[in-house]
Amino acid sequence: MAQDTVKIGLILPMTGPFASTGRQISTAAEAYMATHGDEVAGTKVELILEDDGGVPDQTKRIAQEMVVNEGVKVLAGFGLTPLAFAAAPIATQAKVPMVVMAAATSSITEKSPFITRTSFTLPQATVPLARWAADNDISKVVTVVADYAPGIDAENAFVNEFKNQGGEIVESIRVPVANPDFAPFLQRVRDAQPDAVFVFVPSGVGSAFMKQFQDRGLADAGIKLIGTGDVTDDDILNDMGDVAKGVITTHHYSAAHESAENDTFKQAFKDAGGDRPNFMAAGGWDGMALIYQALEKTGGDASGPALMEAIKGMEWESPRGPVSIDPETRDIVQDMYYREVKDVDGELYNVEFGKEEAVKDPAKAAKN
Ligand code: VNL
Repeated sequence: MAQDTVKIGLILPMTGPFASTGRQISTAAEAYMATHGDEVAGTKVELILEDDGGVPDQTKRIAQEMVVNEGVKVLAGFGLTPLAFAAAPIATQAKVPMVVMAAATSSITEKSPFITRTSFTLPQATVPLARWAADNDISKVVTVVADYAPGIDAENAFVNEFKNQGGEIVESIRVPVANPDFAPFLQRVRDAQPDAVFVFVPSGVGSAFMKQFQDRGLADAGIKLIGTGDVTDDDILNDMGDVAKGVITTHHYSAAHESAENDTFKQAFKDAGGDRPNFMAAGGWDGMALIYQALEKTGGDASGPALMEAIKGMEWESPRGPVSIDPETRDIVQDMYYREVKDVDGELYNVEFGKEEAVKDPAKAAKN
């Protein structure tokens, strides 16, 4: 019976500069369905994947088309913040849940009561790192962030927390989002001679950053590199070479995280045609887990308000560790890990060495 099929519309950048994010998330979503089947609470689930090319107008048009013409009950994906912002009004108008699997600006979940998130927020990843830096002999920092909403979130979170801890910010630099030339910026950083550079660049851009960090001689000048885990993304980390070794990051997912859930996830990801899953893939897998569990809880009722009630307070064991959905903000609560890039059996990994548990988005905690 056709009316018993719940369609999930997965909108991702499958082409363009952020195609790696689309590939990671779509592979993980397919892997989740291959592992858990395509039936929940007696209802068939169907995944419809569409490419927005990373263009906000396309995301919005596709979301509209999916809910109006294709009867999609849940919108998911959203590889970058501007794409999530563009689709938010559709979720509100159509009362269709929107599961953000990637985009990580704090305010996204405030753009519609139908938005929830299974990725992370930049302040959530950044505040623990600012504390770690202050506690570990780093007193002067230059921040370098991609010049758009999540970068501004990261810069604000780092600068505020690091200053609260008594640290000094020498300079805050913002670089273009896609295909930036880091050389002139890194030359400025070198001249400023800080103890460390804090960096946020979106997934996929880390390789270019690391290469120029090396070429400009920052590591040789004794300047440490710290950042959110986006810069040492598992998708590209292993190809970065020695320059990545010793880089300290904070993030919610590492392919090196040791747990039975992560082993299952990594195997399913491989079986679905992927290589090493990154944090984007974890967001995709968990987004599907959240949708499945919500449908389970409503007994297959896929109406937007019923699903949104079901997701509030949901808790589960993710490949990253224990997670839950904050019933007040609909944002994800999760452990934030301290990690160091190390060689493990000839491959580079983000090796966890500590964590802050059950971290809520600090930017929202400050407002509430
Ligand atoms: C965003 C945040 C995108 C973190 C990312 O990679 C990322 C975003 C594409 O909110 O736009 O690593």
